[in-house]
Amino acid sequence: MIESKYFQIAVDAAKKGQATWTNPQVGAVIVKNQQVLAVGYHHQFGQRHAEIDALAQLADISQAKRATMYVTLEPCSHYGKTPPCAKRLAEVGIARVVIGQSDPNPLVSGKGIAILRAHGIQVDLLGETLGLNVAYNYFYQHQRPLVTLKYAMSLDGKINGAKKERTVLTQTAAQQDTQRLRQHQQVILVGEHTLSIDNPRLTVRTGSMVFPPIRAALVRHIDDVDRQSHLFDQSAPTWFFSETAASTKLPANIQAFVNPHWTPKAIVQKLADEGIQSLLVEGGSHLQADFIAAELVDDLVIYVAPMLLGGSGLPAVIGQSLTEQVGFEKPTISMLGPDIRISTRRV
Ligand code: AOF
Ligand code: ZN
Repeated sequence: MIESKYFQIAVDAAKKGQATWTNPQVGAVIVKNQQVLAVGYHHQFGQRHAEIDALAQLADISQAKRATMYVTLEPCSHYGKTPPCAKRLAEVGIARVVIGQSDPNPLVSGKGIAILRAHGIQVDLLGETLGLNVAYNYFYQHQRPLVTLKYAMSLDGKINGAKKERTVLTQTAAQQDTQRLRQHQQVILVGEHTLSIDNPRLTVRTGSMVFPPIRAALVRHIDDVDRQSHLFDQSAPTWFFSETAASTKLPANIQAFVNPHWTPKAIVQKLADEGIQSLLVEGGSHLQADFIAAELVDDLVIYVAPMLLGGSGLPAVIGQSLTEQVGFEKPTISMLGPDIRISTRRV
């Protein structure tokens, strides 16, 4: 069980990396004579990898000789933004490497382990992630981002009242939870109706982020979007999926992808092409229904506010009939102040 203790330290270190963007969160621990000599992690996209960060914490590099490294992900084998870690571990004399998971990135997968073994290093693969890099792994397994659909609704399943304006449903705790959810997404998408009615900011307001999620909206004509809307405030990179091109130059940080017939599948494919590993679909009803109908929802997060809206307000998911029921796993339920949070994953 000593092994799992050191591995847990590496996992906890990995989670400190809050700006790794599309790179994985990785942690590494160097142990010798049952003593933890160094703990490192990948701090930020483009910066040194966890293994090198751990080596840098050693008082003297000669301490690495005959030591064991516990690392959450297979050490890399490629010359990317930094030289290959597997080679460096061999150079400094690491004797054994305990690895959480092999790297699903085809650039590295299996090759890092092969380099270590070729240098006579003992390699033990735990086959365990302890919840790290869910979207990163999903992306390389399915060649598309992991899609989470999130909405808030009343007890009668509505997202707004009869009036054509934003209805406030959930209270502070649920709103803060949404901020946390957004923080771990690479792209947040809304539909045109939500854009015009809610004028959402789609930003993370829990503190400044090096790589804030990209804000995205599906619109018919980007020229028709009010330039005063929050999405044009340049506070985060913003992508429009538009049927027509912009007739005037767009401000810095704002891009339009043009396709006369955007579908959820085409959007997800475009995001995959851009290397995006996670997508949060926020609303409204039509966009949500289209993603469900296209079978492109992997995770659901639903907030239920204890109120009835009645009348002719919009339902949370509208208008799409499904050829078959879409089943989800047994949900996890918690209370956030007066609101209920339900999360579940596609079976
Ligand atoms: C990281 N941090 O601690 C480890 C990574 O673009 P590069 O050169 O930084 O390489 C990114 C790839 O390196 C990443 O997709 C993964 O395959 C491998 N390992 N990456 O960012 C790390 N160990
Ligand atoms: Zn590396």
